[in-house]
Amino acid sequence: MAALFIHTKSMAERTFIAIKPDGVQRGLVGEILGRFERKGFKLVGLKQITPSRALAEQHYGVHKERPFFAGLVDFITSGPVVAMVWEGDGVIASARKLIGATKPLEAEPGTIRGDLAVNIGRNVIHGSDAAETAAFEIGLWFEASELNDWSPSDQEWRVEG
Ligand code: D4T
Repeated sequence: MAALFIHTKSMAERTFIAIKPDGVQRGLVGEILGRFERKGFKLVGLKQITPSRALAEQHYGVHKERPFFAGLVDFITSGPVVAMVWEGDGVIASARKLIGATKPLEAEPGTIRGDLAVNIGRNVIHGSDAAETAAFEIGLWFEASELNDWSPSDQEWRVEG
């Protein structure tokens, strides 16, 4: 029934994805963007930014008492990050599956970390882990004016039927 395929802005789920400095410097940006595009998600925000320490500390605030926090902030601020917002049905959980386990040696082959990383401190990519963190991280990294509402002509093929 055609009505099932109507896609409204209020339904759209969004997630924040960042290719970390190691992914940028290893030349993996195109490979990673391509995986999200081929899956069928819609890119609604994209920029390259070297995060300030303030931004990094807010982004990783949940880890501020952890022993790896200072190294994590040093690393994420060490060079350009490719920050993205992707949109689509179930994109938050699906992106986490595409990314794979935090520890690259435990990430399944076929996932980004499973295929492209070995070191937990250099695990190539970040993806929001829940709706609340996605909303927080999108607002932290992007101005509203940097996000684009647009509809690909094959939109109905990308919506869960
Ligand atoms: P991010 O947030 O980068 O997408 O990673 P995850 O969501 O998969 O995992 P996380 O929040 O538990 O860890 C955040 C970030 O910290 C690094 N890290 C983590 C580290 O260097 N040593 C550690 O022991 C852990 C647990 C890697 C990812």
